[in-house]
Amino acid sequence: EIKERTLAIIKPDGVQGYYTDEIKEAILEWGFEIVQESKFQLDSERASLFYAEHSGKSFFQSLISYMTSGPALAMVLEKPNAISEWRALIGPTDASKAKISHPRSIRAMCGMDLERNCVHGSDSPQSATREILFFFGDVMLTSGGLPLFSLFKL
Ligand code: YYY
Ligand code: MG
Repeated sequence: EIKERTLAIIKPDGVQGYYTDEIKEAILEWGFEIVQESKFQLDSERASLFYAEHSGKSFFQSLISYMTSGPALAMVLEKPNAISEWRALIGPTDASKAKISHPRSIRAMCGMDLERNCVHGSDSPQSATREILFFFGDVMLTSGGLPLFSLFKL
């Protein structure tokens, strides 16, 4: 089976609420490998770039304040179907609804509401590529340690 990689983020409320270990346990229990991880704090400029698809929406400024409110942890996760499996494990965007519909999901267990939902997951192969590049560069896009885009430059 072909392994896939996705980008996960434990958002500032997850890190501040001491959910990091619990979330990592769930990640490993579900058979993901944590290929790479990095703790960072986004500034408004980089947070706005990361969430560029939502710029102009009513919740954008609030989302950027939240994402820049403290340190967060980005991880590259790997397993077959990693992108959809990680989205399934984190549950629906609105953590308050997830508590009812998906009580065992990470957003249900660690999140608060629609905005403060504790974790991020790439929603498609295209986003996973963009988001892994955003935090880690092209070396992390594939297994085997070959930089994907450098291959085309040879
Ligand atoms: O991919 P996912 O995180 O589940 O949701 P998106 O629709 O991409 O929105 C990104 C982010 O924005 C979401 O995790 C919380 C926040 N947000 C919000 O605060 N209010 C909304 N109505 C929609 C999204
Ligand atoms: Mg999204």
